[in-house]
Amino acid sequence: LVTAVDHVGIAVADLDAAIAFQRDTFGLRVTHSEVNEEQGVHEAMLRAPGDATGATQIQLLAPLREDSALAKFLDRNGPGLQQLAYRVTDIEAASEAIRAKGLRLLYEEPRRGTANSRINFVHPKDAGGVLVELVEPAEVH
Ligand code: MC0
Repeated sequence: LVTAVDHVGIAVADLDAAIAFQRDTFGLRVTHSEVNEEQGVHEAMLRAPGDATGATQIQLLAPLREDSALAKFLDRNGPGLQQLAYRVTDIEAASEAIRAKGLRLLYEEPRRGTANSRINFVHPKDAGGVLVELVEPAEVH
């Protein structure tokens, strides 16, 4: 079902400060950043300099507004690991397989994720306390 660990997402209050911390402490570099209005996040994707394209990324997520899922997470838990994202090649097939096992997906239909990927989430209560994202990357040409 899953082809790779796409990314691990960390909730942060201050995106620039978190980027500087990851860079200065661990040498990670930002390869992409964007605002996702629907998800209510300002995010950055980071990689270790030696990592090939396709390797697991670290995603830093800062809230855009107080009513976002990210703001609620930060209010409740403070900064820290927020999600584990599995890469799939066919999100419809993956969603169907997961629903068939009786697990709840958060969205009826996939929504837009980072870099025009298509995403859905497994409810953390159905996945061992972990918010699992399914991500089908946009085709790279
Ligand atoms: C909440 N819970 C979590 C959790 N968030 N457990 C593990 N990891 C998390 N991130 C727990 C709560 O502590 C609570 O447990 C239980 O789940 C249900 O809480 P709730 O009050 O019913 O629900 P909420 O309001 O806390 O919302 C949780 C939910 C929400 C997962 C539904 O965060 C959501 O819709 N997330 C999906 C969207 C998202 O996370 N977007 C931001 C990333 P107790 O034991 O207290 O009952 S955007 C992104 O990721 C995109 C850009 C991308 O990668 O492409």
